Amino acid sequence: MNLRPRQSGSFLLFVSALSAQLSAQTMHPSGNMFRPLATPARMVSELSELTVVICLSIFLVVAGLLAYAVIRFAYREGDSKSEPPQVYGSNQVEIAWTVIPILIVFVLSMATARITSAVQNQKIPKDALYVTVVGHQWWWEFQYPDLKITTANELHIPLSSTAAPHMTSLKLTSADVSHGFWIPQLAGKTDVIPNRTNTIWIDPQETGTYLGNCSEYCGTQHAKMEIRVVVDTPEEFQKWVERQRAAEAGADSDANRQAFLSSPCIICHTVNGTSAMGAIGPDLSHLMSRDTLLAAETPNTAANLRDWIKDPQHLKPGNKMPTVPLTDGQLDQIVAYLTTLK
Ligand code: HEC
Ligand SMILES: [Cu+2]
Repeated sequence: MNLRPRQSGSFLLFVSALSAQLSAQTMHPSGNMFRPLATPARMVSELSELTVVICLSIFLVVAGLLAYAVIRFAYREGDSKSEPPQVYGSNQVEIAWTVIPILIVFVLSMATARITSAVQNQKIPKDALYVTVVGHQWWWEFQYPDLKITTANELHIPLSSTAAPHMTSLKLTSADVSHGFWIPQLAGKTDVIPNRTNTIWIDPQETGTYLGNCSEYCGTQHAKMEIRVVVDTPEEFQKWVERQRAAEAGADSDANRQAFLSSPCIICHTVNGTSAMGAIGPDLSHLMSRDTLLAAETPNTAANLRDWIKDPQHLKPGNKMPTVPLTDGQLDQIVAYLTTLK
């Protein structure tokens, strides 16, 4: 169900969203949009149920009348073959088929306007968690400005219960082309557009990992631009925050660390507290705290890390990380260093 005007768009978009949804659903049960677990997603889901019920009733009435006419007035043996009487003009019928659809459209648009404004005008409490989401070809950057944390592809947020409400407010923007942010179980699909900030909020009501996908075609690796939202209990979330804020503990005498810091990797990647301050690729400060690599493309293991760095174009062809020429020794050293970034 789309809430913003730009999203009401094309059939193609719908098909891509639907196929993303179906694949998310078959592979991971936690992508099921029919089981909303945050207020915005629940409101959108109720609205779509209402729409489906209305459309289904219209279908049943029309199809029922049609079936009745076809059967009841079918030609039978002995019927006259001449044309039946033709009836022209009936004010009652004209008025009925004008007014009823107008009423239906009115109800649907009012219900949509109500839900749209309820979601968009929600007051964000002062203690909400603010996260800036930046879409990149083909990964997600998550910045927590108040906590001074930057991470990628896996968004950690706290659980929100009635006893302890914790709202998360997301500012969405893009570093390059238009992307779409959609976590079916948490909130409606929202465009991620360069030079513009869209906002959504979520109040997830169950812990767990929620899956989403970039929902607007953004180039060759669009399909491999998954989002993982990890909803932690407030205590776990606090622990995660502390871990993310911990400084890099490497020593200058560490050869593996030197191998990384003297490589071209640092042009594009940041490791907080070191001379690596690149901002083109994902922040690697706490790389090992992520379960997956490359927007959920592959599990985060040392072997997969090595494979990726050795030949990034093999795993995600066309992506923005070049193959950096490294000897096997350098590669091992860099992987060894990266695996210390807890
Ligand atoms: C020209 C910029 C650039 C250079 C140089 C570069 N990278 Fe990357 N790197 C990227 C981009 C962009 C991505 C995201 C790819 C994607 O998912 O589409 C990435 C992704 C990664 C990831 C996965 C991060 C995650 O959170 O999943 C790792 C690890 C990584 N790079 C390590 C390295 C290492 C080690 C080097 C040096 C040998 C290096 N990169 C050199 C741009 C670069
Ligand atoms: Cu995208």
